[in-house]
Amino acid sequence: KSGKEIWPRGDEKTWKDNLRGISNGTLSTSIVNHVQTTLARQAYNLDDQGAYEAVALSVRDNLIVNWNDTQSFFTRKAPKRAYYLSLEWLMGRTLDNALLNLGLKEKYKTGVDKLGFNVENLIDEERDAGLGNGGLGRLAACYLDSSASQELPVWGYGLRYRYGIFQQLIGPDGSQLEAPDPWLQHLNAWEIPRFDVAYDVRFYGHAERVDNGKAVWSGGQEVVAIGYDVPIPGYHTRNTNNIRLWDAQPKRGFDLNSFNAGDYERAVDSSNSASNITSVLYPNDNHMVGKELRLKQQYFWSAASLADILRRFKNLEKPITEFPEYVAIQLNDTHPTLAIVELMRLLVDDEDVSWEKAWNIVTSTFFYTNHTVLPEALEKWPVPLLQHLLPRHMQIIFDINLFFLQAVEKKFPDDRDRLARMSLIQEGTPQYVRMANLACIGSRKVNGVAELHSHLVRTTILKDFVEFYGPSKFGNVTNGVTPRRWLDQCNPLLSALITDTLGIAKSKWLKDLDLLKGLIKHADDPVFQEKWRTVKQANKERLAHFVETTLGVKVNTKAMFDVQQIKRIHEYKRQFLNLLGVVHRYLLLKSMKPEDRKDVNSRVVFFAGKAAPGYYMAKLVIRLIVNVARVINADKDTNKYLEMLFIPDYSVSVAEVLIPASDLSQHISTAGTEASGTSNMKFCLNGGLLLGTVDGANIEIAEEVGEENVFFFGHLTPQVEDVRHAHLYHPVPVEERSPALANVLNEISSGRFGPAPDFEPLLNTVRQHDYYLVSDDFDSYLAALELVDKAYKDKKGWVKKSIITSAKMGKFSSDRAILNYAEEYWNVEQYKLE
Ligand code: B1N
Repeated sequence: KSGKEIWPRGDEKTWKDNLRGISNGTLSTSIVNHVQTTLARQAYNLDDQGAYEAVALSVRDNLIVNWNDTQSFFTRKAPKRAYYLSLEWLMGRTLDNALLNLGLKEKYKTGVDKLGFNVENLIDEERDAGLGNGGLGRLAACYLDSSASQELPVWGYGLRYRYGIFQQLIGPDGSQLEAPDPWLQHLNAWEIPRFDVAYDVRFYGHAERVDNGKAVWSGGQEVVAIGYDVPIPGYHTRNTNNIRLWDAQPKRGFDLNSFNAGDYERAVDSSNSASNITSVLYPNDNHMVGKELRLKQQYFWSAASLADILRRFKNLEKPITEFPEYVAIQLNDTHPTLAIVELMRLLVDDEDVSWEKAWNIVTSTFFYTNHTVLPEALEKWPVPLLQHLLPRHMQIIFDINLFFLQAVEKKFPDDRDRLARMSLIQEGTPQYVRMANLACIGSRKVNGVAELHSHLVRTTILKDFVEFYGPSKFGNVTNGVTPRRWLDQCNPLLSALITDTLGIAKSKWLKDLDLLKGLIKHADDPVFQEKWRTVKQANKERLAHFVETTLGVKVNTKAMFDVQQIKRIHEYKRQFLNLLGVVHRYLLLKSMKPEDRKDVNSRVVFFAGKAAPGYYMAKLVIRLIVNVARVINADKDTNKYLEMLFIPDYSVSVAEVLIPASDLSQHISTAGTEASGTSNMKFCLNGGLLLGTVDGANIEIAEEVGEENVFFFGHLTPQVEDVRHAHLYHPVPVEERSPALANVLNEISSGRFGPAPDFEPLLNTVRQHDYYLVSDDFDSYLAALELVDKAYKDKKGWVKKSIITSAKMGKFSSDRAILNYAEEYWNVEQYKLE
């Protein structure tokens, strides 16, 4: 099996000799050329932003050479490829990452220096690409880094939002304010527009059934999808993968009728609505919002991606039945589930494939990853909305459902409840389409993102499906993070110390993270311990500097840095529990005699994270955090021992400063609610100890690093439902459940930390139903914090725990995870570009 090699026209040698010219030319020439010609700027009038742009363009040239070679290599080899469909790509910055992956950092440092600039300053000029909300979007970014590094033929598909995740500001009363993020206002060197990669995508109109199950869909609105390619360099390899992001543009000549009627305004209006589709990322994490525009985004992206995938497959000139031998499509949660329906439509209506054959192709091609079992996050779309927007797809969904329910009925006769539970349609007015059910039956395999989570998927939301299909369709792939960005790039000092100590090349252990185990034998060595501690201290100073320059606050770097809850603000993640714990500590300090305070372990507690703009309780949590911080930090009695900070506008770049500086991090979701978590992995990899609940990937981290090195607390998953039930049917006042907590709540109610009436609704969530078990876990949380204090007093013991934690984090490299997908799911092999 081999694809087509497309040779350039003209003299082959002339082409080949010159093609490599870019990467061989001198660096300064390349940068200066970009200043002068691409940017049309004057050398003597160049600021850091301009210099950054020129450097980025020069690095981009290198990426493009590798990108081109990789693509023609894959075209020639024609391997099976995998496509990762994700509505979110939380890339962060690219320049530093590209330099490190290409191995060009030193070269550019010198080159930029010669031109009178400092490479680290230029790196800081870049704006984050914030095309995601949180863990799900960042995971996608880590997976593309790993697939390129592991030389796997994987492409990503997403949307090119003109506005990424909003910028978070804190208002005078401590509330979150949201400002738009026009990240494309400056030149974006990391994308290549492909105006020739364009597909028409239809919405609305009508679908008419014709013969043998086919239909014709016509009319409505047509929008054009234009591809923008983002090259993803592998680490220490020339393999360069791609993320293709779609931009929505009006179709030229659309609505000629309006023009004929002289209604220019209406024609312009329709063009506005076309580009609206890719204007903004929906800022919700783990919460479904049933907006028509969001559904349009999902279909627009699914349809364009599938058209592109199908076109590439057709270039191979293979029979359509072999599609699954060349293509695997991974659905990142249910957001791209319409791709399943779209492929049915393309095969049946356009390619003349029978329904049965088409369904076989589809169900051999798709794979579905579930990322949440929270009921409010599970996607379901009203049937009338789908019918209106995508009439043909609604027909296909009804047909899939009919055949599916017949099969269920056959296997489990006379079980109407089961049919109702498994149906793609939830009955009611209106009816809804259940996207998780559709993703499950349309896929070859389904997986969760950590052992506990995958178990919950099998035993709760997809239980009936496991009984129907058998267990082999349902697996687990525990998440991972890329050690390139989340260790080498964000923590260069630790990376250098590790390389030094292991005595092997950095390029080796960064690609085989289990090699970190080699550090274990140094864990007791006082000299190594001191070096380890010095690195942590330097990272704390770096964070303190960042805090001082951005917030104007000086922090005590001798204190323990308790970097907690830097993630989306959500009730299930329980930032509130954390805050209540801090208030408790403050009250305790206040009640102590001054001379007794001297024995207390000093702490600086960091919070950061965005709340969805419409999430009232989450925003109230932020406001209370900021208000409590103001009181605590201003208190001269205690602020030597306890400080608290809320870092606004949390982002990938801010995380890169916070994570390496943490002594302790907290991951304290109610058991059974956090599917995996990935920041827990990043902290532990950087030697921060974990305080957490028995939830998500915390469990597997403890398995790896040893339970003696983590601090666990709280109720376990199987108990949670019973406790909730008891809250409802046998309520016990919070004073009895936890006197310590009742005291904290009362102090907040007294107005000591700001406008008490405003915070009452938040306090009542705990006093009343307490759905997330804050009161039930509070005392055991305090006990765990005490253990932390005790452990931290033993400086040597603590450093040893830190070293061992890092050393045993090899499992959580996203390289392991992506290889797991490649081998056990997609059946895709590694192809190294020489
Ligand atoms: O996905 C991450 C996990 O590590 C986290 O535990 C999990 O909470 C997160 C709808 C989501 N699950 N679901 C979402 C995001 C946006 C949206 O519109 C749902 N995010 C997660 C990676 O597996």
